[in-house]
Amino acid sequence: MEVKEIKKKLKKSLDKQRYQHTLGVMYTAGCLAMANGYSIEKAMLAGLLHDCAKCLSTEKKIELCVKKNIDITEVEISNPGLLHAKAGMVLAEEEYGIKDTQILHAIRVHTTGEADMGLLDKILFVADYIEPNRCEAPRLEEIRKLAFSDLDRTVAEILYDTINFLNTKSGAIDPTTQITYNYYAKYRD
Ligand code: DGI
Ligand code: FE
Ligand code: FE
Ligand code: FE
Repeated sequence: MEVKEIKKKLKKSLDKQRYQHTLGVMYTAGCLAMANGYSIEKAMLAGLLHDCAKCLSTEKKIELCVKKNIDITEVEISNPGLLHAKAGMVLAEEEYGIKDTQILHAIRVHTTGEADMGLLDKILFVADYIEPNRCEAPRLEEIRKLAFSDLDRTVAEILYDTINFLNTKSGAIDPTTQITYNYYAKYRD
């Protein structure tokens, strides 16, 4: 599927704000690819599609995961919003014709991250958090600047703030999010 066609389809499946966010992540991922010697085209495509399942019903997200035998964890059942990452991977492949395994994997882990991520995984994880339309996170200015000099440390700082945020919200922390933080914590001072 051509990028133009993907955009048209996404615009219909997402609400206006989510589509704007998606374009922000696409361009930001492209910039981070430039700064890290990764394929700009692939990073932009991952950014464009990363939230493609965000606006689906919980039932539909579960259905997509079940179809591909993807494990659904307890935390995902109690916080079904988390499922848009795994379901997004399935949808990107089936509905948008993405075959590139690095892109599909980056979409799969974009919300919780995972230990020892690949370069595209980290680019997408960071771009999602710092794209220009985001405004709610603390330390955004600092983290945006850091993103272009130390990607691993940026991943660590984002997870640190996310876990703090979830603790104040009494939101259940996905074990994967904690495992990801534990792995990347070494990159903080
Ligand atoms: O889909 P986006 O909003 O663009 O971004 P995202 O896929 O990174 O999801 C961010 C949301 O997910 C944010 O509200 C925090 C939440 N989140 C991230 N890690 C966890 C989590 N929620 C729970 N319950 N547990 C987690 O470990
Ligand atoms: Fe997301
Ligand atoms: Fe994120
Ligand atoms: Fe996102």
